[in-house]
Amino acid sequence: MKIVDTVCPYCGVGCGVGLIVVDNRIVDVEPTKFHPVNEGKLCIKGRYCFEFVHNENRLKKPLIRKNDEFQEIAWNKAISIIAKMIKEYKDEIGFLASAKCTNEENYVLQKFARVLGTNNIDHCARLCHAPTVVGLGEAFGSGAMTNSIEDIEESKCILLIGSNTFEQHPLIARRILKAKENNSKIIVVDPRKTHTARFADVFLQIYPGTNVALLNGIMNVILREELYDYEFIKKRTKGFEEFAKSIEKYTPEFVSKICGIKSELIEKVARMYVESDKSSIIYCMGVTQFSHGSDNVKACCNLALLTGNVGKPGTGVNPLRGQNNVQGACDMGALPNVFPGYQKVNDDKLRKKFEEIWKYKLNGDVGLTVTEMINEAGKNIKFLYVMGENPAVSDPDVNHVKKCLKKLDFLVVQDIFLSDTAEFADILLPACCWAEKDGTFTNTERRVQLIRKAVELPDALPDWEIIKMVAKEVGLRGFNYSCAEEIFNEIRKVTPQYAGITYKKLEINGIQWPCPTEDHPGTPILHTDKFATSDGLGKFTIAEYKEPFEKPDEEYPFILTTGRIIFHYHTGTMTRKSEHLKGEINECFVEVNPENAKELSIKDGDLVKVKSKRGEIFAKVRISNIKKGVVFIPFHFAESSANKLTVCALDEKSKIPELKLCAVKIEVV
Ligand SMILES: Nc1nc2c(c(=O)[nH]1)N[C@H]1C(S)=C(S)[C@@H](COP(=O)(O)OP(=O)(O)OC[C@H]3O[C@@H](n4cnc5c(=O)[nH]c(N)nc54)[C@H](O)[C@@H]3O)O[C@H]1N2
Ligand SMILES: Nc1nc2c(c(=O)[nH]1)N[C@H]1C(S)=C(S)[C@@H](COP(=O)(O)OP(=O)(O)OC[C@H]3O[C@@H](n4cnc5c(=O)[nH]c(N)nc54)[C@H](O)[C@@H]3O)O[C@H]1N2
Ligand code: SF4
Ligand SMILES: [Mo]
Repeated sequence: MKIVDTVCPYCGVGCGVGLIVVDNRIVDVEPTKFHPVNEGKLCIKGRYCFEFVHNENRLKKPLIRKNDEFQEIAWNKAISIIAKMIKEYKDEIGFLASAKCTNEENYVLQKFARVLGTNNIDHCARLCHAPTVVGLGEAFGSGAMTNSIEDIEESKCILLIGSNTFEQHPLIARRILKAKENNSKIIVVDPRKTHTARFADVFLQIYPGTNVALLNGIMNVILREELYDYEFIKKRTKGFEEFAKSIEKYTPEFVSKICGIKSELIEKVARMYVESDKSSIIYCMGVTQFSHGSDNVKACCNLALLTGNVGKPGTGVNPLRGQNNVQGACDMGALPNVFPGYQKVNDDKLRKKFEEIWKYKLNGDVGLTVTEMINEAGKNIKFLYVMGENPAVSDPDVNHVKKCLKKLDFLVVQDIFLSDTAEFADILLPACCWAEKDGTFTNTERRVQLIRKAVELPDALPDWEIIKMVAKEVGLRGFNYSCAEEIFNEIRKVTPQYAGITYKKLEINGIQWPCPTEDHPGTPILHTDKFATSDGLGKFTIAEYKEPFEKPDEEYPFILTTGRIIFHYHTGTMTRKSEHLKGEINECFVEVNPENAKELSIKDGDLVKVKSKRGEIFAKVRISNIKKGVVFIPFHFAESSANKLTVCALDEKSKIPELKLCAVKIEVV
């Protein structure tokens, strides 16, 4: 028996786990006792995180489509066909990287794409925190969580907006509870009375899509009552005057109607937020997944700047990153506009630096995003290479997505299971899962941590090794890596934030970037003395309230919002292979407000049809404390896929789709 120290493969909290291994089988898992993130605790997904590893449906051999059936094919033959196709479609190719894969794997895939001459590389961050990268980037100069998980305990007032932390980031919720024990005030903003909302001192049950109005209303009170931090604004920010002007019209009375919240409550929250000497904002998908997602993020930043709540313990603007390694996949440049370390592809000086290190001429045009690549399928994109993503379930308007996938000349899917997207593949490649390889993940608080191989799956390969084989077969130089650490050492050379990190330093507890030199201990809190912007100042930006893309009307009278539950993860490829998690719940449901249920004459457990302009699904009714006029469906269940209903309306700046809001009707069946 051995215990292998590694990290949970599910969410961005990045809890430490020990995998208990007997004869090449993981038989159990234990939380790492003195781990700085989870301190010896796990949530239910972490507790059963090993159950999918030995599932009989794991992809074990490369497969090729022949006459609409998959047949086994040898690795060398599969790689040779893929390489031939890549040479043929070089200018019409796109890559989806993966926030489930390691930093090393994402680094190698984006390098491969770029050396081939394309910046068409993106991943699920586009559907997730793309507005964070834009909004926080513009205001503070860095699109990452400003403070640390441990530090949340220090806060005296926590504004949780659009985050169901208790279900989606449970080991961060534990810190919020600890803060509450220390008399911190908790404010929750959500259209649903979630598990998180039950712990709130003040719960603002708003209409979906109205965060900007609410936040501007809160700031209107702070400005009107002169409760802002004058010293901080003067010393550390710019753009205040213009911003303050833009807030004048957002009186609590005005926004009250938009948000569906009493104006007194807005005033109360504004005073609560400024009265504490350490207030922090924690946000997630209820802020980002809108056609105005970047404005939502900017409004959060404005509130922190206005009250001087940045750069100190217990404060900050804290986007909770979702996937185990979505922070890392972004850091590694698995994005169409930046190289590793957020260095712009269209900056001649920076591109030259990468050309010198990689020894290839590189393309300076920004590439296509996830949704753009899918829309261009059959047009400018003929060949798509998907490593560890499942867009046939996770993208908006999946009926459209599936039509697009069919238009591709060639689709390669590299996954650990036969996902819904894999069904459309021409070649399927079996990848090792996290427990079968070495590498690093970067969690939501920028903590880079080692993951370690615990077991072997004979014919599968780590994702980086597969890309290395393809790159070599295409005839490219610079991919002859012998291990994950060798790749990491190249990452350090090109990524300033990671320059001082070594595998040796990561052995205990990991390191939080930025870590510029080997003797640097890492950075738990950002922007303590100056912001990461070019002039070091925090920037007030203007965010006006905009109406959503699709509003309810007579035919489609309900607002649909979508999201998650604690027991399942995204498209369910992993959690729906776990006996314990499946045992908790394994079918779709739709949350309906009791008054609406009465009007529709439906009761708990009834089967209904939910329909939007794009598609329809069946789901069981769950009567809940959701805002009247709003319904909620989790997107985990492919057979009644919430994304058949959602709309692909994009935020202009970040290109995130409006996954949290569209109009639907409910029919009794
Ligand atoms: N169990 C589990 N945990 C996960 C995941 C998972 O699939 N399952 N996924 C991970 C990933 S990748 C991510 S990104 C995170 C997501 O974590 P969260 O963002 O916390 O999860 P969601 O359920 O998508 O949405 C959060 C809340 O936003 C609310 N909301 C909807 N519209 C609005 C609005 O207009 N304003 C406000 N204020 N709130 C609104 C919803 O009602 C919902 O309760 O979770 C991570 N953790
Ligand atoms: N309606 C609606 N849609 C949403 C959202 C929402 O809130 N509402 N949220 C969006 C968000 S925030 C996100 S992050 C996306 C997530 O979207 P996706 O990333 O597409 O969803 P996952 O199910 O996490 O897909 C990961 C895939 O990687 C595979 N995999 C796991 N480990 C490995 C590995 O080591 N190697 C390889 N090669 N493959 C691996 C899994 O089997 C799975 O097929 O969904 C988005 N879609
Ligand atoms: S909180 Fe996230 S990282 Fe921690 S055990 Fe749960 S799913 Fe895993
Ligand atoms: Mo996400």
